[in-house]
This record gives sequence, structure tokens and C-alpha cells, in this order.
Amino acid sequence: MRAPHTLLSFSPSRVPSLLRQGKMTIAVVGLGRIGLPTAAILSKAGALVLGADINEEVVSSVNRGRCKFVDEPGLPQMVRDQVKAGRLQATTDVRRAVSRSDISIISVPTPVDDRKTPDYTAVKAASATIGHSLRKGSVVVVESTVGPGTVENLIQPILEAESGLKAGKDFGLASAPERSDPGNILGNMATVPRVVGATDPRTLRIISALYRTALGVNVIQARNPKTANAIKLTENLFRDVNIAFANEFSLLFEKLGIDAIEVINGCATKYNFLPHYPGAGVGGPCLTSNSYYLISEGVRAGNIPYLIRMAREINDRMPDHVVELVSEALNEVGKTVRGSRIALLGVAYKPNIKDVQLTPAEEIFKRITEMGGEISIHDPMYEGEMVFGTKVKSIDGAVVGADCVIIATGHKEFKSLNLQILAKQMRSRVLVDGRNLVDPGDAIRAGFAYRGVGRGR
Ligand code: SAJ
Repeated sequence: MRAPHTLLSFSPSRVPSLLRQGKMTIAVVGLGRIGLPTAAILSKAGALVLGADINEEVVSSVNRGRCKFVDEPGLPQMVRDQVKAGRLQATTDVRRAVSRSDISIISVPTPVDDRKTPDYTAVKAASATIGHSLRKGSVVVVESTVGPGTVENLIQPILEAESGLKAGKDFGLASAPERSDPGNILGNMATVPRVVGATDPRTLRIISALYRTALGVNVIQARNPKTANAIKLTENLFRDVNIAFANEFSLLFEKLGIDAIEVINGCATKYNFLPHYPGAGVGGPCLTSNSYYLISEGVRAGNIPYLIRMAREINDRMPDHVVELVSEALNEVGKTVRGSRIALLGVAYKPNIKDVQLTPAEEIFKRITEMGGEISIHDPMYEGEMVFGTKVKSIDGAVVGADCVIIATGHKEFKSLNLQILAKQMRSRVLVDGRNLVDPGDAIRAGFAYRGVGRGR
């Protein structure tokens, strides 16, 4: 095995050639929806990538060239190719991977716990393991999303204590938060500028050169890691707050008999209006947690943001609103949720991906079940699998004999529902559109008692 050189001793201008000549070894700690594409794309750019994960199954499937993210275009093929080429290897031995690497990337989950407090357990454990085997002259990059200051105040001390080395002097420490859209990770990695912040200028230049060369993207150099984290969080909170804004005015417009989608589309003709849409709620690991990283830093700093907390509350209330619409529409046809057969179309937290993390559909499923509704599920991404403890049916299996259909995910398949056929298949004709895919007029002409979020009846 080649004796590891000290990356920090090289001029940043050497990074592209080191990478292309296969002279750079990179450990990627955490092979999830961000880590695995990162590992694949860096190995494709020439690095020898040691993917490290604590999960044996993940490691063995990657080493067999497998990729569970079938909904990530291009990724399964890239993983297969890179493993076959011997440029991507997976291991559970994180320490050994780090000890052989010039760069170690942390891409482990940073969820919030049930008290909405960021849970940095995985990040702390990864930092301790990396610190234990960190070589002088190597670099650590934190890609996991963390609150501003977490890299400097939590991760850096652990790395230094475990390694006995000093950040900025003996090893480099940078933050390069992930900004890709699940369902299009590889596409975004190759196009969305990368924000990087480091504890010292040399590391900043080295890591900037790495992402520029490996991903072919522009690099936005932030003055430090906490600024890089603040940029990443702010862009997501912007989205969560704007979705909450759309949800809030939609609840009002329903009462006023105004179609919120018509309003949004009208607003979108103004050059500085960025449309966001009302819906069944905000799911996924990103937007549901990112606000709390900032809030927890605010609690520490004595300035607790208000608007982003309210936005979370508004968005978290939307699944209940969909259930209210279901109850209202069933009443219109002389039924109640109790005793009705309800087909839930879509479980994924966002359109056209296979991921149910914190999905609003689960809240709807639970509430309808609690209310005595007999609920069946269809999702094209999960057909035949068990989700929420129940078997996901074909669309016919879910809707035949149903009294009500709820659209909870904006999958493309649901944009072309044949409402005439659907009406014939159902026992009663109630349609509640939680993602505003169906034209209300078409639904009413097909004989449905219709409700849409923000669209009323
Ligand atoms: N949603 C709405 N109304 C909208 C947009 C989204 O209700 O107008 C809902 C979606 O149905 C979903 C949730 O919000 O339940 C989140 O949707 P999202 O499109 O933001 O998807 P995420 O959560 O996967 O966000 C990720 C983020 N990427 C990272 O954090 C690395 C985010 O920064 C991206 O903007 C987003 O992907 C994307 O789609 O680009």
C-alpha cells in the first residue's frame, strides 16, 4: 500500500493531478443517500474511495456493486462501475479507512429527536473514530448538515482530542454541506455550486480544488465553516417558510372560496415572486429538521427565531387539514370516516422518489385509522412492499370499492388519473387532492365530491 503523503504539504494546485492520477485516497464515512453518491462521484473523478459505514448490510451490498437508491438516476450504474473498477470499496472498519486516507468526509445522518433537538450522536461518533486514526497532514470535510458553529465547537474539539493534532495546523477541517435534491442527487452534484468553509486558507483552497475538479461545479468560498452551514440552512429554511406561507394563505382562501393555486399562478407572473405550493404537509429529513439546528443555536445564543418555528407548526398541521377535508367531503355524500374505505395514493414524502422519511402521508394514515376508517395504500414506488405496517397495493387494489381517494404525494403517475374510470371503480365518489394534481372542474364533472388544499370545494 502506497505510503500516505501529507495532503496539506502539497500546493492546492496539485489537487487536480493527484486526483486524476489516482494518487488521492478519500474515506467517505456514512454511505446513505448523500454519502454513497459522493463516494461514487469522487471515485469516478479518480480518487480511490474507501466508503465506510457501520452497517454491515450496506457495506456488503456496495461491495457487490449494489445501490439501494433505485430512484437516483445514474447512481446504481455508477456504483456498479466504480466497484468493478476497484476504485470504490466499502468497509465497516472506519478507522482503517481513515488511516489510509488523505481526506475523510463525514456524511452521516443528523436527525432531530422527538423533542426537536438536533441529535448529533452519529456525527460525534464519526468524529471520534476519525480523530482516532487521523493522520497529520490530512483533511476532514463535514458534509452532514449541522447548525452553524457545530463544526468549530463540537466536531473540531473531538477531532483534536482524539488525534492530539491541531486543526488548521496539523490537519485541515472544512464544511461542505450537501445541497442536492433527493431524486436527482448526481444531477445536482454536477450543477449546484458547492459552498465550502474551512478553518484555514490552505484547506479551503485544497477542498475547493477537490470539488471543482471532481464535480465540475463552481465553489462558493465561505469565510468559515459556520458561515457555510448558515448558507445551507438558510436556503432550506427559506423554502420551509415559503411553503408555510402558501399553506397559511391557502387555508384562508379555502374559507373565502378563492382558489389558492390560481392566486399563486397569478402572483408568479411578477418577477420577484417565487411560487411555493400548499399541500398535505412537508416531509423528508431536510426541511423538517433544518430549522431546529438554527433554533438550538439560537437558544444557546439567546436569540430564538420566531418565524421559522411558526412555519414548522403551520406545515406540521397540514396532514390534519387533509383529514378534515376528507371528513367534510365524506359527509357531503352522507358518510363519515368511520366505516368508509379510503384509498391513500402516495406514501413517499415528495414526488417521484422512494423515501418515506417523516412523510406527511404517515400522519394521514394514522389519523384516518384512529378515526375508524378502513385505509388501503397505493404508491408506485412501493407496490407489494410493507409500508406503515400494511401491504402497498396496486392502484386498482386500493381504489376498487373505495369511498374516498386521497392524493398525498405528487407522483407523476397521479397526474394522469382517469377520473371516469376511477369513479366507476369506487363505491362512493370522494376525491381529496393533497398535492393539487387534479383539475377541480374535471373531478366535479366526473361526479366526485371534491376537495383540494387551498381550493376548497
Ligand atoms: N413541498 C410543499 N410545497 C412546495 C414544495 C415542497 O408542500 O412548494 C413539500 C414536499 O412535498 C415535501 C417537502 O415539502 O414533502 C420537502 O420538499 P423538497 O422539495 O424541499 O424536498 P427535500 O426535503 O428533499 O429538500 C431537498 C433539500 N436538499 C438538501 O437539503 C440537500 C432542498 O435544499 C432542496 O431545495 C430540495 O431537496 C429540492 O427539491 O431541490
